[in-house]
Amino acid sequence: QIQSKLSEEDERRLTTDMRELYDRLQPTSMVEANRQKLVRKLEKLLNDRWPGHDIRVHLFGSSGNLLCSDDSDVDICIVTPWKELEDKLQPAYQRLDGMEKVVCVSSAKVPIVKIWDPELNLACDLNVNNTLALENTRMIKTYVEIDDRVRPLAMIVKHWTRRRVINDAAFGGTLSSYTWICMIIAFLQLRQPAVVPALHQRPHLRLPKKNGELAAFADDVEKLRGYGDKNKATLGELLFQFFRFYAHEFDYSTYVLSVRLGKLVTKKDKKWHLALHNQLCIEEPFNINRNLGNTADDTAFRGLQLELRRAFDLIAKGNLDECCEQFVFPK
Ligand code: 3AT
Ligand code: MG
Repeated sequence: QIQSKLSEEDERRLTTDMRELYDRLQPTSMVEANRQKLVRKLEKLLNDRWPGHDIRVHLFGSSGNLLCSDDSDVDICIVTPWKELEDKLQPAYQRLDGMEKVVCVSSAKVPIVKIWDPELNLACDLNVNNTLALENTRMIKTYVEIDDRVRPLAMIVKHWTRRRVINDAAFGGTLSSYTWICMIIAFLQLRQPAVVPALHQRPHLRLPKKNGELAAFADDVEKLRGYGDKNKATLGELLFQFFRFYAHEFDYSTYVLSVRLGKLVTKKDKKWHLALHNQLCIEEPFNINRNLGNTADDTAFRGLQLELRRAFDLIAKGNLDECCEQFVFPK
């Protein structure tokens, strides 16, 4: 029999411990300021080097979705109408003054360059013209702003994934932070009553943009706030339910998580039942043919399940500290 509720005492302690941990995870203003400095510095470097191409530098990922802590990397998107910069990527950055450790990851879904700024002590991933990532960042930010419980819950789950070393899609074969965040949103959409809506299903709540384009999702936060008020769950209860859902309830073999629809669909319906690495299926909300879960192979998937069950067992006893204990690789 799987525990279905926290005791009142555990629930209260867990919620308090989560608030304290959340406070500690807040990014410090110095690191925030350095991120902004890096943006301006890169913008200047790039435009001095290639004048007249209207090169703009934007932050995305956790630097733009309100889920950043000090140890987050800096995700940077360079936007320019000058397409050739896309090909110049790697050789160009090797010659950027004062930047170090340039690696080009061309096997990534979108080619990126990793650089290190020793002066500001920041590691960052750069891409050119991947504007989709700017939009999915804005979507995450909107979900975070709808209900005050989303931010602490997501920051704590992200913290847990870092401590347990299950947040590296590129090298660890597990899941990216972005994938974890989509799993948190899907979970919140499936609560009864739901804590957040499916933004892609509410196009009437879109705000007009300056350039006349329409967003693919509702982004009028003023009108969306309060959506989850009927759900009275505390932070402790939500964390408990999150781990219960992914450790024991969700039927991984049959279903696909869809943030775009805010509900489950079957693998058969999507014709994903025969795909490779399809144990964990999560639609990318903007490109529903992409499975965000396919970075985890069979072994990684089993490892993730063990971690989720371990976390559930500890959270069921109200033990947040041990749940987030640093994983150490056995010698
Ligand atoms: P960290 O604080 O860095 O751990 P993050 O929110 O910055 O969390 P990532 O670094 O994993 O998340 O990813 C940065 C952004 O890149 C988030 C999203 O806009 C984009 N992104 C990452 N993975 C994918 C993907 N599989 N498909 C589309 N966009 C993605
Ligand atoms: Mg990041």
